[in-house]
Amino acid sequence: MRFHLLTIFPDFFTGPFSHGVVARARDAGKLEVSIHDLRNWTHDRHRTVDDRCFGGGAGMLMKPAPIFEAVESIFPGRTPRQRVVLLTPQGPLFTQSTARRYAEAEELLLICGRYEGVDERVAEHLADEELSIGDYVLSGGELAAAIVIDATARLLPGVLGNDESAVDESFEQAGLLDYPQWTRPAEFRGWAVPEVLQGGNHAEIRRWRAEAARAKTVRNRPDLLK
Ligand code: 6GU
Repeated sequence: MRFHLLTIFPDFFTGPFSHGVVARARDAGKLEVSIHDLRNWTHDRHRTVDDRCFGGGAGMLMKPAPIFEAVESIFPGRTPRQRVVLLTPQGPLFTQSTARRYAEAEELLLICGRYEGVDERVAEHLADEELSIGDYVLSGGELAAAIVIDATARLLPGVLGNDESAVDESFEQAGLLDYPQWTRPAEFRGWAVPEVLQGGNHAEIRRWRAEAARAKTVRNRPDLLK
C-alpha cells in the first residue's frame, strides 16, 4: 500500500516513519510513504498557500488551488481505490474500523490542514472524506496523519509478525479493551502477578482474561459497552 502526505511541513515526517513497525514495513517493501510539499503547487514568488477568510474573522485559510492541483497531479485519472482524506478537527472520528477500511485501499492521500482551516471546496469537491482523530484541536493535521498511517499500516498483510498479531487487541475485540498483562518478575515491590496467570491452565487463563478485560472496560471506558 502507498500512503501520500500533502503538507507544508515535509520534514515533520522524518521521525514518525523511521522507527518500529512502520520503518520495518517500509524496508520490507510492504508499504511506501510519499511526502509531497504543498508549496510545489504554488505559482507565486512567495509560494503562498494561505489567504484571508471571506466574511472576516481572525486567521488565514489554506487556498484551494494548490491543494486541487497537488491531488490531481499525485492521482492523475484517480480511481476509487485511491482515497483522498482531509484531516480536520471538523471531520468524523477516526476509529479502528476506519483503519480497517483504509487498509483495503491501494493508495491513501492524507491532506494535512494548517492555519485556521481549509477552503471548504476541498472537503466538498476534492476529498472523499474528512477525518478527525479526536475531540481536541491540534495546530495542524500532520500529527493526525502520522497516527492514521501508523494505525493503518499495522493492519496490512505481513506487517505484524505472528507474535504481535492485532486480533486480540483493544477495539479489535468489539467493544472491549485489551486485558491487562504482566511480565517477570512474578513479584515486584510486593505486587504479585495474578496467581492464575502463573499456572498453565489455559482455559482458566482465557476466562480470567475475558473477565479482566470487561472489568477494565467498565472502569476506563464504560462508553464502549453502550
Ligand atoms: Cl485531523 N487536525 C487538527 N488540526 N486538529 C485535530 C485533528 C485534525 N483531529 C483532532 N484534532
